[in-house]
Amino acid sequence: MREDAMKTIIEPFRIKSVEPIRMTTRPERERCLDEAGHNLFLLHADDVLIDLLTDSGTSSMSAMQWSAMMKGDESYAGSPSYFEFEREVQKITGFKHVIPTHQGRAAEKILFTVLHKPGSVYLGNTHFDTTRANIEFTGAKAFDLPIPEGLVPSQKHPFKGNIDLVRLEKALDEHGDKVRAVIVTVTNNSGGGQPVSMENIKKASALAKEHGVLFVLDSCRFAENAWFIKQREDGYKDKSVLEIAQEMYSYADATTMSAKKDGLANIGGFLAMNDDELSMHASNMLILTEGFPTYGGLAGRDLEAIAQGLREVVDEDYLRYRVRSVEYLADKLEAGGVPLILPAGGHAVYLDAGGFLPNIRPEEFPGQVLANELYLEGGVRGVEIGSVMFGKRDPDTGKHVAPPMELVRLAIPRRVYTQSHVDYVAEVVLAVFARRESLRGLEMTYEAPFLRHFTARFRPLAQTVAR
Ligand code: PLI
Repeated sequence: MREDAMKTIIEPFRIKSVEPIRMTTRPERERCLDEAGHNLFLLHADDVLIDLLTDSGTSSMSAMQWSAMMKGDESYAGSPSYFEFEREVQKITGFKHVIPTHQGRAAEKILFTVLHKPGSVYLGNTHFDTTRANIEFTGAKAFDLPIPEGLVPSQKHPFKGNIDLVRLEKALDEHGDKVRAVIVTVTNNSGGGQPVSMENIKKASALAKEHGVLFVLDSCRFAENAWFIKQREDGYKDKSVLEIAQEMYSYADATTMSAKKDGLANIGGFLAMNDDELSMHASNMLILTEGFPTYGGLAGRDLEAIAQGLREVVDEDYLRYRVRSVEYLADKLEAGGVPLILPAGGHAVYLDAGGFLPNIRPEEFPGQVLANELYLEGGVRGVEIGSVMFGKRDPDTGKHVAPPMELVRLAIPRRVYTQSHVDYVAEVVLAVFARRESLRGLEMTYEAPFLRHFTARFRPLAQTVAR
């Protein structure tokens, strides 16, 4: 940024095309929520005013991306759009083999399928829901090893997404050759969008190497993570975000990536690695499940949009605005006394629903209650990351086993909303906070065997049982 820059951090773009959003009344929202079984995933999106369900696939594309799409070459094999995409991915990651997939979870599914052996174990800072589900679907186990600070919402730490290296070493010793990979997710999405330091990546990679285990970066928010390293870690302030990202990837053997986040695209992803044999198995699986290796699960035009998105996402004026706009929302909520994960994450603000609604027990889904109330109050849609997404039933007792935190994530789509939208969201959260004691729990009336949060249905409880 130029030395003479003003204090106000502005959106480093102007708006060329707009999309109307629809105002609704509270009675309309009550009806919509009821019809959706009190699950915000089941709403019609045009009944939502400000949609903070996810930052995934919801970015605004730039004029350059739209024009790149017109160059999209739809050849079945050997499309120039693939080579453009491969070049950009290789520039950032340095990996030899680049396998395009229709989104991040397809890359996960392929990787865990080709790595699988009976009794496999995966170790990570915090596995994202699709990562965990794809691991568990193969019959393997996933263990989350975040640092202790990562589990205390109010405790500030510059790299709260770090993996606990002491526990990692212990787990590597304990599980021996059952461990198929160490997976570090940057930023740590389920742990609050918190960054992982370069030192932590480097040390986790060294531990994996010592134990002969593959080291994987789940890197869908690599640019936001690199920006935090530049701001917070000694020795990086004069490096470019691209150089920092390149160093992050240099410690990894492979990466899974959803281009729906820091690819600034609406669809897409990839799996990339150096190992020839692993890549051959992954490509064969790709052909079976996604498509020919030069398009995977994507159209040529999508590959072009991602290639251009990857060029734009490492722009430092963009990242400064991006991270500040999330922090701005967190600052307003913190000033109003709302419990939340601090510091703010890179792509989202995470409300601490456990602290917000201490009278609602985890088995009555405080995060889901809070997310529903934000919708009822002002048409704001967030997502529960708590007992609905990660809670389990004990197979022996049938009792609810709660995850470490009950959260509601307000994820900010990239380049979509302006400061007044964010001011409005803060007002809605503060209004619900003011009447928090009147809120009641929910009962789950339907759940699917995997990723139940997408389709679960709920019924409001008349009275919450006191803790
Ligand atoms: O939604 P996909 O399949 O393109 O990507 C899956 C995925 C993998 N890892 C991480 C850290 C994610 O955050 C992720 C997807 N995240 C979503 C959908 C989200 O709302 O955060």
